[in-house]
Amino acid sequence: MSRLVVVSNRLADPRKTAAGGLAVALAEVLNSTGGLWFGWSGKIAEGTDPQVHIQQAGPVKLATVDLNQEDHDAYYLGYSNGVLWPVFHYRLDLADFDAGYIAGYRRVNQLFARKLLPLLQPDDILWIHDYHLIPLAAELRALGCKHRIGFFLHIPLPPPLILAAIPGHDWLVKGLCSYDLLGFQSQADHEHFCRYIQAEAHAQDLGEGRWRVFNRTLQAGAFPIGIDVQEFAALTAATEGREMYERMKREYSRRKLLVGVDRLDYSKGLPQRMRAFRELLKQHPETHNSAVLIQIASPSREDVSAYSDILHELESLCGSINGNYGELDWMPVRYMHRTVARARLPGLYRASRVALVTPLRDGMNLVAKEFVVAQDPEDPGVLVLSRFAGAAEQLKEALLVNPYDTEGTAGAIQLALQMPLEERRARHQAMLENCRRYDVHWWCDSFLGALAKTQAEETGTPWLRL
Ligand code: ADQ
Repeated sequence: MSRLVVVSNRLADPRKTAAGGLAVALAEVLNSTGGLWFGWSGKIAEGTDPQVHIQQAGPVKLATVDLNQEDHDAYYLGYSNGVLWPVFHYRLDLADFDAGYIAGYRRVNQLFARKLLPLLQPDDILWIHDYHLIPLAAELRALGCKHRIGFFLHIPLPPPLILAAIPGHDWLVKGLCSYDLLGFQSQADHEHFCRYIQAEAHAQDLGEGRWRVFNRTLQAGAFPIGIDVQEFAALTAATEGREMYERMKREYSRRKLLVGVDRLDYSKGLPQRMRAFRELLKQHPETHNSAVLIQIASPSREDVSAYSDILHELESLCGSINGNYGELDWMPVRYMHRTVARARLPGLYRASRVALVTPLRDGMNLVAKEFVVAQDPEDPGVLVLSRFAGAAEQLKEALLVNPYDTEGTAGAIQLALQMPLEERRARHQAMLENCRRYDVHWWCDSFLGALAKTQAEETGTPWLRL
């Protein structure tokens, strides 16, 4: 069996399961093949030729490099989170194209390629993750790397016309075409990629997800990511999960609890969600003294300016809802700007009658799946899910909403609050089956299985100078 080499911007310790599903799943394959995990150390240090730090975590080798301030700012804050994140989430208005970040992005990918190549063994299979590292395969190939390399994009891929707004989009997509296998979260994202390479690069469709493009063959497909259902069910049944559940049930015994758990990010549609909740209170007075929305938003990328704007907007909306509708003994919104310990999330989900997962755009959204798995099948809560989350392709029995439509979303929340038990059970059962079948192990196995089947190519490498 080939050794697996995973590359991602940041690493997690594969011995600590608290890191969550993705780290657990990757750790499992890395452990079983005695693999290597490579990425940024998370540290800033002077210099342009950093040393590789090697650390052994059980059978897995962790290899990291530090970045200097200038590279970090251009690669991470600038291009990855100031250009790719907004555009891939359809927010051209928030992208900062003019700052010349692309050179730093490329420099760091070249640095990673240079530092990773000497660590590789001939039979290794490489799995690169996410938008920070799109050009990595091309940079590796430029140094002579002939390994099989797969790439998974955790965020959405927008339609060709939006992608084409990025100066250098042709360079980026050529970078994508240097992989042997490309994995997307949804069929919609996969289709966008196919349409782009057909229209812009005259790709030849070889059938079954195979393409001839830029003088090489590649495979592409949708591999929707799942959660570790067993791990999450075990967390739900564990002491901390149960205690949290009981506490919430006691505390809110007279109320109907709604829950939102997100990173504080403009893609998550938090102000739109608050407006829909406000509309619910306005349209349905019977929700007064009854509905309570607990919104947890973990701090995220606070050094990017669009994030402080969203923070202030959200705080002001929550304040005005509580100010206008609250009573001495009822606050409609409880908003917390912090991360909740993973062990407590299942109890919170299970005690909630409704989950509001209403991103404006999301690659998948794992909170939706976690909520489903944490429910009591005999008395499950209802998932209100944005049609613009990747998860909507799979969780069709959720109440699907358009988060831009305030009244429509408020109506769906009211339906969710009033849904009869039979209907809640039927919808939940179908979604639980889907989460179980397409869990994180299915995701790992199906991606790596497809990657193992691709033909490693000896022929030329598509590369375009910047
Ligand atoms: P994220 O945008 O981070 O991930 P998501 O899929 O929801 O979004 O995953 C977040 C994870 O962090 C979940 O496990 C959740 O429980 C946890 N989390 C979020 N907020 C939290 C809080 N306040 N406190 C504690 N835990 C919190 C990116 C893409 C997604 C894609 C994933 C995986 O943007 O679309 O689903 O990668 O591919």
